[in-house]
Amino acid sequence: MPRGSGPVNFIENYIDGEFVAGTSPFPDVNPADGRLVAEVGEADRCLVDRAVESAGKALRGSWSRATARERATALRKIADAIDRRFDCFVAAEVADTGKPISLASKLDVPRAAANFRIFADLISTAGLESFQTETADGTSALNYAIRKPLGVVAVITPWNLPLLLLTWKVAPALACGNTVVVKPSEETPASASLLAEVMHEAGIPDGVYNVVHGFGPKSAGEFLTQHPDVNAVTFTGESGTGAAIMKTVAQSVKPVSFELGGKNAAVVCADCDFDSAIVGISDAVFLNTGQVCLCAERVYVERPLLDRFVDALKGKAENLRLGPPLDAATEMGPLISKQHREKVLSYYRLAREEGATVVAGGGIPEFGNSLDDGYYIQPTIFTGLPESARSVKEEIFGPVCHIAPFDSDEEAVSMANDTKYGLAASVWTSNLKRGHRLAQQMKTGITWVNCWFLRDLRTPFGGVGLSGIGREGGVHSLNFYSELNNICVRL
Ligand code: NAD
Ligand code: 6OH
Repeated sequence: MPRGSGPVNFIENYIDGEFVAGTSPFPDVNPADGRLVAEVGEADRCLVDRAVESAGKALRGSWSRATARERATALRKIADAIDRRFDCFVAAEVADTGKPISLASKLDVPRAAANFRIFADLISTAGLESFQTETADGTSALNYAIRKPLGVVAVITPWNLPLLLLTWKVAPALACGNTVVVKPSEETPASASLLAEVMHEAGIPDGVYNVVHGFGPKSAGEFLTQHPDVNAVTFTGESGTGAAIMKTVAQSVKPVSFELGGKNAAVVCADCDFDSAIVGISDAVFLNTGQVCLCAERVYVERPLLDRFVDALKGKAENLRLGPPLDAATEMGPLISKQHREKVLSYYRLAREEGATVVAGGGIPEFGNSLDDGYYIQPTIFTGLPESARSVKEEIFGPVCHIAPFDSDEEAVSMANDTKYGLAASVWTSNLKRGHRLAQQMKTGITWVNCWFLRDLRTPFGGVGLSGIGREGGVHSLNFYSELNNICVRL
């Protein structure tokens, strides 16, 4: 494999406050040019055992005695340390994912710091549930619930927004007094190890935050979920992986939180604000090369607007600036890997076989330079497919959508909801009453009206059906990452 121009780094595991090399190294590749950016030390079962043991030991140490206020202070220090290392985190995310530097600087890294700040605020201000209960003998009892940590939490995350999605789970887990063993995606290992340095700088006790690197089956991911001393598993990734993890943890009945795949719909009404809908849908389809779980791959447009909408989105797709991630003007980077590009291209082929009209893209762009060794793909729009087509039903996770017309709100709702997934939807209309009505009928965890990916970190996040189990976000995260213990006192 060709090497990058700089020295090749070695990315290590982090266990009990120490960096540990791991066993067999595997490559960390920059998807923008296929070059090696680092070698990563895979954790074998023995290292995973050590990580879980270290997290268990830390649960009995000073971390368990820290008050909520002290944990909140620690979280704010972590956020400040991320801010101080902003450029390092941006560089790590860009090299691992190939995403444009503008996106990593605007979204991934600031939001990672925000995750620690928001959960510091929430744990400092969250109240406790209490009820005064009337008893049959005319006296009463006071019930109140206290929060206790779950224990050792396994955090398993994907490659699309590596640091953002990791911190979205680590921050509330630590806020609630847990310790964690994180297993970032094998495609994007760097930022989790960099966060270990930040944890050290912020004075987080050894063993509270541990990192193991590796793959899923027969590797660190599976070893972690199989471990009897892991008390809960929080996972973001594909629905099939969620099912495999659920099977593994079923024996020991561990709490799980699953944020899984999607095949999200956007419903564009003829009365929408056309220009802002085009900008919004273009983001919803192409942001991060379509690799955001919330991206829309099905766009339903009210028939009178269809031709104008298809033309305008085609214009957006064809004018997106694909280029080197470190160029500030680049708007779209590559897909994450050669293998993922093969998968997305196989859906481009399938859509054609299923009878699609290719409105834009459909293949691989040519640059005439080293980017041709990367995993770039054209932003793509299809029309003309029946709703039953596999390419309309299955998650592709690339910069692609199918656009279909609708003639009534009932038809739009029925097509949008005709999926086994149910993560997110968006509705575009100038008629707010219609917007509320449509939004409330979506079978999803999250629905936007006249916007997309406008997320307040305090709001519930999660999906229905194949898109997941449970809700995280705000107090919902606090509820997942803690055991509520109800205490009833006769008065
Ligand atoms: P993936 O499921 O392949 O991998 C996710 C993580 O799970 C990786 O760290 C991987 O090593 C690990 N893993 C794989 N098999 C495992 C096993 N058997 N046991 C334990 N760990 C295992 O997902 P991906 O390809 O990294 O990410 C893309 C997918 O994630 C898409 O389906 C996307 O929709 C989904 N996603 C969902 C959300 C959400 O919030 N709902 C957010 C981002 C991504
Ligand atoms: C899924 O790929 C991304 C989810 C991100 C958020 O929900 C967020 O608010 O940052």
